[in-house]
Amino acid sequence: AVVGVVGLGYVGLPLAMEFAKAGFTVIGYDVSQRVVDLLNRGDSHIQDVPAAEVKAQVDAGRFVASAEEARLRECDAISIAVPTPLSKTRDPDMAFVLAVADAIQRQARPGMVVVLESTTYPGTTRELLQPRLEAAGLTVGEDVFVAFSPERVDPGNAKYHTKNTPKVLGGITPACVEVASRLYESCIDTVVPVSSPEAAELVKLLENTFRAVNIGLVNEIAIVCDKLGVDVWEVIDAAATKPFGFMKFTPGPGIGGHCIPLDPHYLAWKMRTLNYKTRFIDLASEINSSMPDFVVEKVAHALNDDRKAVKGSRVLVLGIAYKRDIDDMRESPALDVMRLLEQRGAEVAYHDPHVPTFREEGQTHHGVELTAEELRRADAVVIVTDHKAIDWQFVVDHAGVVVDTRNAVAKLRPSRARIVPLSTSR
Ligand code: SAJ
Repeated sequence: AVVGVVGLGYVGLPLAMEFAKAGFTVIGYDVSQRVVDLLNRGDSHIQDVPAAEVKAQVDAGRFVASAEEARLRECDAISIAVPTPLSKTRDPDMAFVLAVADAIQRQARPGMVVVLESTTYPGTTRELLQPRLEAAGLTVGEDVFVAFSPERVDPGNAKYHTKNTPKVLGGITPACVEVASRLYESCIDTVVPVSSPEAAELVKLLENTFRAVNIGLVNEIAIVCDKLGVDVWEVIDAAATKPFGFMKFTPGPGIGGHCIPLDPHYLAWKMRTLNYKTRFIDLASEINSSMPDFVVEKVAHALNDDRKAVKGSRVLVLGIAYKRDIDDMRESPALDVMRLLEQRGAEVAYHDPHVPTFREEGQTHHGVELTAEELRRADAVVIVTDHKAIDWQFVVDHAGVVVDTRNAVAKLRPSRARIVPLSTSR
């Protein structure tokens, strides 16, 4: 049988490899000719997929990439893993999904299984895919089978991969669940069927909203501790000794990444169209989005304690990726911290061993080397992302004042630098 995977990114490519390893002939469809050519050469652009794995499947004739939509007509099944970004107004931008849905309407034929994987608002599968397949003269549940199955790919996770992470799947009809589950069971260890695509769409949003809301909670606890003069890290570490019913989250400079800051907005947006205003989601988002400002206030106070103004001071930001030990900048709160400091007139430099340069709004920014000179010339250093690759003892041995938003240096040998923690305990 032939399986089509639409969208060959950090979700689609690993999935395509799993279908190929299970013995299917896989047609990977992507609009980027560069990606298509690179994959057909047996190379890989995805960190978690070794080029050797792509080459093996290409050489075995089990995987081919194409930018030609007509190739979808050859597929018995199609999995869709295209981006669902938010627009500037934080509303779901469904352009990629709609483009694929239109292509499938043109290429669909009887017997096809279509599974949407892209994270999206509840109702998408039924509202965007089903009508297009019916417009192609197909009856969902009889001629064609339609389901939603959320991706749970965690880039860089050494333990959990596409094959060994349980896969939830909800179909438009029982027959859709049955057929789509059988397809996925051929290459994924555990498939968890649910009764509708809306249930499956909501499972994904619950998983990541759960994280966003709990991060918002501990960020508010950090603000509370700061006002009470209590060390928030001590409070959280001690709370985490509760052996049941507590789950540890850590406060920080805000949330970044391609899921956690975005997924809750799909749910908030959909509920607003049904005249229901979500509250937890909106509050957590408000608190998480306010953390960069909270951090910049701490930097301002630290400078003021040295009788300096933010304006004209040089601030060195350490770690700008959205979380530790990776190079991904998407939605990174470091971008907000640096922008806010610049708006207040600071001269901002950054150092991140994983992000030597990055482009933002058409400009290329370059990091500085982490030298004693750079640390000494900074009026304040602020730790935004606590990469293991940074020598934190070296930082506190040479910096003047360090605002530590990640509890990265609290346990180091006391040294030259004055440390300002996220919540200042008196
Ligand atoms: N963050 C905190 N405090 C925390 C946890 C995270 O401030 O306690 C911040 C991080 O610094 C980052 C953002 O939140 O800026 C998101 O961090 P994350 O650990 O949730 O990492 P992500 O964005 O890579 O989330 C992914 C998600 N995986 C999928 O969507 C399939 C998430 O569901 C996983 O739980 C998470 O990886 C993980 O555990 O690694």
